[in-house]
Amino acid sequence: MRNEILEYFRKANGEFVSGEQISRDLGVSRTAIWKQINVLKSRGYIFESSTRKGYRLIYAPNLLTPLEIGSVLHTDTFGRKVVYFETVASTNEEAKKIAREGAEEGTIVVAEEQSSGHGRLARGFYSPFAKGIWFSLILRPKFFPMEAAKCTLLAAVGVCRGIRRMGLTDCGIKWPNDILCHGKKLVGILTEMSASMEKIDYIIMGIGINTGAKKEEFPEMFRESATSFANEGVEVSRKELLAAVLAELEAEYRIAQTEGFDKVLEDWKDLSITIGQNVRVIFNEDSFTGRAVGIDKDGCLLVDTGTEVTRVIAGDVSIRPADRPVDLGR
Ligand code: BT5
Repeated sequence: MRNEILEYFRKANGEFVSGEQISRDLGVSRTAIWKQINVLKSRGYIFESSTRKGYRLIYAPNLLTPLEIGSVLHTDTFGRKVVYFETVASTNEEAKKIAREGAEEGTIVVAEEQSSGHGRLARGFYSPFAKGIWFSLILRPKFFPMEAAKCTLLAAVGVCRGIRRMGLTDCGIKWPNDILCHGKKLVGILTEMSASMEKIDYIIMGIGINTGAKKEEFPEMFRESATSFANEGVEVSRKELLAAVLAELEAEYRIAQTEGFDKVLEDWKDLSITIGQNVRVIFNEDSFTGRAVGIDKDGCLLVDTGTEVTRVIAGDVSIRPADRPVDLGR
C-alpha cells in the first residue's frame, strides 16, 4: 500500500492530495493512510500537511529503498524482491547467504554502501554511500553449469545497455565484463556460481556502477583509471538507472533462457570496445600482445598474435591496451 500512496503523491507533482481521496480510492481507512505517511516520514520523506487540503510531498530521499525502487521498476521478476541495507560488508556475500536459504530468482540485494565490496581475486571494490549502485542479483537458470561463464557476458550487455539508455552513450564493454567510458572503469561485475556437475543451484551477479563519486574522491590507487556518471558530466537518478539496468538484464536473460546464448554473444560484440583493439594479455608473471579479433561460442577472447589465434579464457587474466605500461591500474 505504501507504494500506491507514494504513487499518488508522485502523480500529484508537488500539489496537495486529500487523505480522504486516497483512503476512498485505495479502500483503506484514513488512519491507515496516516500511519503509512508516518513510516515514510521516518524514512526521510518530507510532507507538508494542511487540515483543509491534505498532504503534499515536498522531498523524496535519494535512496535505493525497496519503496523507491518499486516506484520506478518495470520488470516482471528482476528486482521485485529487494533486500535492502544502508551498510553491508558485501551484497554478493548477503546474496549468497539468502540464495542458500532458497531466495527466489530475481531477488536483489542492494546497499547504499559496502564496507568490504570486492572484485575478483579478493580485490577491493570502492562502494561509498549513495555514490553508486551496489547490488547483487540472484538467478536460478535452467542451462548447464558449463554455460554459466557466459552469464558474465550477459551481465555486461544488460548493464551497458541500461547505462546507455540513461545517457552515457559512450560506454562500452571491455572483455569480459568491465564497462568503460572514455577508457576508464565505470562498472565492475563479479559473477559467482554454486552448482553441481549437472545443475546450477544459483548464480549471483554482483554489479557496482559508479554514479556520484568525483575523480578526487576515488582512492588514489585507481583515481586515474576509474570514472562515474558525475565525472562524465551526466546527472542520473540512481533508482531510474537501477530500473533500466534490471529491465535490460531481464530481457537479455530471457533471450538466453529461451534461445541460448548466440544472440547474447552478438549483442556483446556490438557493445564491445575490446574487439579490434591491440591488447596485452596478462596472466601471472607472463604476458603477450596481439589483436583482439573476436570471441568464440564459449565467450573466450580470440587474440591474433600474428602467428596464431589464441583463445583466452576469462578468469585470472587481465587485458589492457597493448601500448600501456604493464604496471598501470586495471
Ligand atoms: C570487479 O573486480 O571489477 C568486480 C567488482 C564487483 C563489485 C560489485 S558491487 C556489488 C557486489 N558486491 C561485491 O562485493 N562485489 C559486487 P575486478 O575486475 O577484480 O576489479 C577490481 C579493481 O577495480 C580494483 O583492484 C581497483 O583497481 C578497481 N576498482 C575498485 N573499486 C572501483 C570503483 N568503484 N570503480 C572503478 N574501479 C574500481
